[in-house]
Amino acid sequence: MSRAGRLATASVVFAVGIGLIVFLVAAFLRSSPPTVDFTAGHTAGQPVDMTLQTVGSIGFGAHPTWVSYLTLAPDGQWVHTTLWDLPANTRINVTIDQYDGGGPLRNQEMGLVQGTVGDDMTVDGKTTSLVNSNATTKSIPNGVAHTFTIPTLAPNVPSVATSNSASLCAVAPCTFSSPHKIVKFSFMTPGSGVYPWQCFLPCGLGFLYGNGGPMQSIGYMDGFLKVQS
Ligand SMILES: [Cu+2]
Repeated sequence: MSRAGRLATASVVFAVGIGLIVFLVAAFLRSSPPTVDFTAGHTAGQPVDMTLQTVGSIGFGAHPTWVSYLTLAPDGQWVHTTLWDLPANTRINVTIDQYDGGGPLRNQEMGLVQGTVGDDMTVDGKTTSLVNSNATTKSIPNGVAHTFTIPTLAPNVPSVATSNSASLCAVAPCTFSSPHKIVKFSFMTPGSGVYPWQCFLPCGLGFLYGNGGPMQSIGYMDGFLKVQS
């Protein structure tokens, strides 16, 4: 092959390589968990029921050991996501099936239930407005596992932990055959907009101060309410 030919071939290989890298980086940046739609068929003024679960390890995918939230879609399928389309100015009745162990809160203020309808929640059917995660009781045996917090809208709900034990569910979606707590509360969506929510308990085990990994990843411990009117 002539020198010009070799140069041309090398240039083409180089250009294809650069193109491939750009494509893969763009695909990575575009990748996002799916959004579960709770607006389809919604009648104005009617509440929306939303069921979530929190698990100590998702058990599959790119990060099987990470803690995570999951969402029960209206079709009855569990979806590994933290993104929801919700109708505006609507009461959202949330149920969290909580399968993770936990411990005392680092910031006791996060034990206060705030911004929900009635400023309270129920844990296994019992109404409470404050979780003292340093006290061990029958209903709160092991502090808090995660929080559900929407900083700009004020709701904060500490999810009571199950006892730490070898029988904790390790592969999601978990079922009631595993140790669990059921946390229920309601909040009102505001007008349309995109509102971030997250867990404020540093549960990213193995990351600096527990605040990396799943705590920084949409689909695990944070997400968005995409409120639509
Ligand atoms: Cu968490």
